[in-house]
Amino acid sequence: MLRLYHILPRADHPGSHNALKVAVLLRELGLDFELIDVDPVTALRPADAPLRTLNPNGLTPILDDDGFILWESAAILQYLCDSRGPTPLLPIEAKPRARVLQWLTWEASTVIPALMALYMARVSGGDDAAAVQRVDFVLGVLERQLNSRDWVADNYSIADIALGAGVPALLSIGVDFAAYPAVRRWLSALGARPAWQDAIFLADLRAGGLA
Ligand SMILES: N[C@@H](CCC(=O)N[C@@H](CS)C(=O)NCC(=O)O)C(=O)O
Repeated sequence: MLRLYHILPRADHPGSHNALKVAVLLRELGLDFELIDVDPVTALRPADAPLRTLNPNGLTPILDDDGFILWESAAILQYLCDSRGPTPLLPIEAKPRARVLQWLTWEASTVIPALMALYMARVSGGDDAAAVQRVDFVLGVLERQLNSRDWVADNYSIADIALGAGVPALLSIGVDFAAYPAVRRWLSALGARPAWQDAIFLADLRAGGLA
């Protein structure tokens, strides 16, 4: 049995964008899974919180595959493709696979830190000009990549799933995507897929006036 520990949207939390990636992939692969909605305040944050025995970081997603516990969304996406594949969502051949992993790694190493820097600047009410510039740079890279293609790598892949879950969070913190038509077209294409009919993704699109 596959279990996904997730934070669904609630009054004090927008929901887990990282667990969203895993939920979308599970749906794309047509896998049955049990979704466990956890309250971060009690189940994750205290040093002795129960789920810290599964993930010492106190974060979601956590995957439980018949007792095999895995955390870090990018690792979970790769594991599900490798263990349930083969699937075009993560090619086996070295070069197309590396291209998918390049964009998957870029999401975690570059997009999320830029998003978090802007979020922190906005929350603290300080000068956010440097953070805005950093986000614009990142969105510019994505825009140029999507300008001449439908998906970030050669085909629809776990790179689109990771970026498609993470990037729209920028809409929820007030970033205007008007200057990024290819990114908007790509988000609409994701939103047309049954696997993406998800409250977190749709709330982000609505916040940006894209749905
Ligand atoms: N690098 C981790 C980040 C996980 C993460 O930041 N999870 C957030 C939700 S997106 C979380 O569980 N936060 C717990 C909380 O809000 O207390 C991953 O990709 O899985």
